[in-house]
Amino acid sequence: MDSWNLSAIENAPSLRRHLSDLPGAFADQRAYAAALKAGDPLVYTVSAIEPASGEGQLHYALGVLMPGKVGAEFFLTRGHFHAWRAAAEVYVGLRGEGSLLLEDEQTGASRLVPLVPNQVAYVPGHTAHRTINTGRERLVYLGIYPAGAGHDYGAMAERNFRQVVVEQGGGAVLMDRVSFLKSLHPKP
Ligand code: S6P
Ligand code: ZN
Repeated sequence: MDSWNLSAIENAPSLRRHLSDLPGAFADQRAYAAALKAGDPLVYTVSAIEPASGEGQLHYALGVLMPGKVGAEFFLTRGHFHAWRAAAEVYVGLRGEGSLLLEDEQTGASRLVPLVPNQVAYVPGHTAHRTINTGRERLVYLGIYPAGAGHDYGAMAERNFRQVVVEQGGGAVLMDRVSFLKSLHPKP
């Protein structure tokens, strides 16, 4: 039986996403442009392990999401539905402090689930999911999903998640995207 040392795969990620790879992901476009101008930091890495494919098989991935913000919005992953919509996923928090933002495809209802060490979070099928680092250290987690789950980024890229997670008064707050944008540019 193959086994993988988590710190070893963390050091050999299969995917690296920098800030420039996330156009449209953050709500505050002005803050995004300013952050890009100041550099193009690494936002997260994913190390996917795919031992076998086919019915009944599982894949898993180690995600490492850096601490940081664009404007008031915490660093986040792009977010996706699974291409196979019914495929669920289990997340396990390993290090750091963050949340999983879930959005039901049918109802549009959002939920923010804590992603912290030794906690398991369940992502049902038909649910868009995005990881958010609300802490000051790297957020490290495992995602375990059916081998045939796949990714559909298109649907969320078009309209983005309805809610944002922003820093307010030193804490992390879930807020409606439209209200957040209105608060940035209040009408005179
Ligand atoms: C895969 C699983 C995670 C994400 C990772 C990066 O189903 O949910 O491994 O791929 O958190 O997020 P994203 O949205 O860029 O794929
Ligand atoms: Zn997923």
